[in-house]
Amino acid sequence: MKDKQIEKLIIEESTRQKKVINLIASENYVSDDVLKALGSVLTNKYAEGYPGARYYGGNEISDKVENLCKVRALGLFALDENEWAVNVQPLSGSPANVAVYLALVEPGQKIMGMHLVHGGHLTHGHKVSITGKIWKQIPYGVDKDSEVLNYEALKELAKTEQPKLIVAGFTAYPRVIDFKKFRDIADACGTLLMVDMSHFAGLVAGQTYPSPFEYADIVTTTVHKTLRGPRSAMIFSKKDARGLPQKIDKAVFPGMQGGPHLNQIAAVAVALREADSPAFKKYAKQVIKNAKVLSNELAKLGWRIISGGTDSHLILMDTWKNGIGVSGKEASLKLEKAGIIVNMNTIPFDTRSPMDPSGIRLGTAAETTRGKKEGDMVKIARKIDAVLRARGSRRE
Ligand code: DSN
Repeated sequence: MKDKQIEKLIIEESTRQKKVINLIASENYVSDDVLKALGSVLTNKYAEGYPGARYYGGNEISDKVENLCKVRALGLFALDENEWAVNVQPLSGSPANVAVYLALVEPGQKIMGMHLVHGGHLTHGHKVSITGKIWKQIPYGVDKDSEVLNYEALKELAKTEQPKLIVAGFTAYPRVIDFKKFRDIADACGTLLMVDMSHFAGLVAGQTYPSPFEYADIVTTTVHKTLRGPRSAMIFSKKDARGLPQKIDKAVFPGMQGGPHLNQIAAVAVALREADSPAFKKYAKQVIKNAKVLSNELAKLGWRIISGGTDSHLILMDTWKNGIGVSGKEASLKLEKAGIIVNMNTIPFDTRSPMDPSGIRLGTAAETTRGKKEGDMVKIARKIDAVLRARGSRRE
């Protein structure tokens, strides 16, 4: 590069990424082909609109790129193009979720989503997000004892509150979600069911986590977590008399965004092709095996794992344990000094602040991409334990 300052920073970040153990549950390492597509001349092109209906000339190739991406997106999740549509223009997960609400929920109407502290996402209606300012969140959480979803309680809440849309899918819920039960809850109050599968999309693609498509009306997902693509998002919606895809397309453009990032869409297409392979299925299986081993080892070493374990790529660990351990922030800083990158996270019913909560969230997708197996997870668990128990670390 001619710009040596930026080149140096990119090299430094590349070195950092290589030398740490990356347990951020929402990160991954993309292929060189994904990086090539991202860094391609497609970034030069304006393509406001959709294939066949653009506001600028010269979009013959853009249309092919976007259409190919859509075909691959539907194909990866075994969706019939007569039954499902997909919009691949959302720049990332938050705008994708906002676009769905903008399309389908009137301002002031209710969105039932999981509370942030219990593992929900800001864009599931939290008050600090635009989604909690324009729409009214009806928050739900996990059961206090089991720390898993109580579907009966959710159904009662939905029947009482009559939300316009229910969101299932979380950023810090380690367990499998029963999408059929969510469908029953949505049907009990005649509402729309949206699944935000951002975290586990790669596991669905790899057929190691239940697919939400049989039950959801709308499925949103980022591409850069377990799915191992570039930062981007997609919105799938059912094709029927309700006209969901048309409303969602209008909400994405011109409702929320301008020209799509074609280089990003091409990179998504590359990642979707990579995910449609036996090697990716093997990776998805290994992600879960690794998470189970990491979770079990940490539990054996005395750490409290929220809900008692995991069915996915992520683990939520209580580092505070009523004040005898370390706070989530301290844990994350100490681990970072030791070369292990995690994020501090609230735990259900947390009494501490999100700025210094009671736990940390760990994920195994990134390290699995780098070839880590069960034996490595045992070593990582021991290292985490040693760092957190080191003198001056725990308040014992
Ligand atoms: N920031 C993502 C995560 O870490 O789960 C959600 O947007």
